[in-house]
Amino acid sequence: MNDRGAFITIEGIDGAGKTTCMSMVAECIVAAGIGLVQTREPGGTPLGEDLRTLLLGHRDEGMFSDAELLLMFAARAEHLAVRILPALDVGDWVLCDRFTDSTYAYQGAGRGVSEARIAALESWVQGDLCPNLTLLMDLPVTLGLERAGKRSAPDRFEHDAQAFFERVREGYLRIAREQPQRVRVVNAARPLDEVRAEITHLIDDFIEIRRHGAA
Ligand code: T5A
Repeated sequence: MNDRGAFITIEGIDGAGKTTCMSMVAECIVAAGIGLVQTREPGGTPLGEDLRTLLLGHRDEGMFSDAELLLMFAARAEHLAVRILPALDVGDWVLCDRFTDSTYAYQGAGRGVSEARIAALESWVQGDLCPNLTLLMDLPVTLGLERAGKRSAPDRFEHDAQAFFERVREGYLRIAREQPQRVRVVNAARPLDEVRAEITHLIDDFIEIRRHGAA
């Protein structure tokens, strides 16, 4: 087993089933006897959760895209320093609901912030840290929004137009095409038992690869 922990992220449009997927992934990792920290973005620390409240606030009527981008990375900087890097350094694995791929998909593809600007912040805040594995929960936008709407009142992002989420979805799929070794696309439109079977298979394989020192 590698000494440093593995960093796994879960991504997808709103309502794609990331929270549901988190528990499936966690079960596999814990069953393998590996220490696990579960967290989310924006959030994961007291400061990050305060920033999350600001970002998702119902009464917020919009935000300058650069302000939104900087708040995301402010939360991420704190998250990395306080929670993610210390856990990885002691060999625990970190499972995170959203990370920087969300920024490329939502702020980049969705809102039109330049990739160069996001990449500059990514480099500054993360250095060369990148997830070892990302599960992209993919499904049609209408189904994701239908599922998201069922659970809770829509947050600020979920008020946005369908076209916005179509761009976000395509942004994610582009990342997956560009980084196929890291990003595994899971068809999240299927019934839960089928999704669970695929996720269990992917994570068990990943654990085996890490144990043999190849990832
Ligand atoms: N954001 C975030 C950015 O813009 N930039 C960034 O850099 C970052 C980090 C909040 C927002 O922040 C934005 C993106 C987001 O808009 P969030 O709270 O993680 O992030 O956003 P949501 O996607 O809205 O998270 P949710 O928890 O609301 O949705 P999930 O986790 O994707 O979906 P989940 O698992 O709760 O499932 C939704 C419903 O569908 C059912 C579940 O039981 C649940 O009821 N379900 C299924 N039903 C049938 N079949 C299946 N296969 C199912 N899978 C799930």
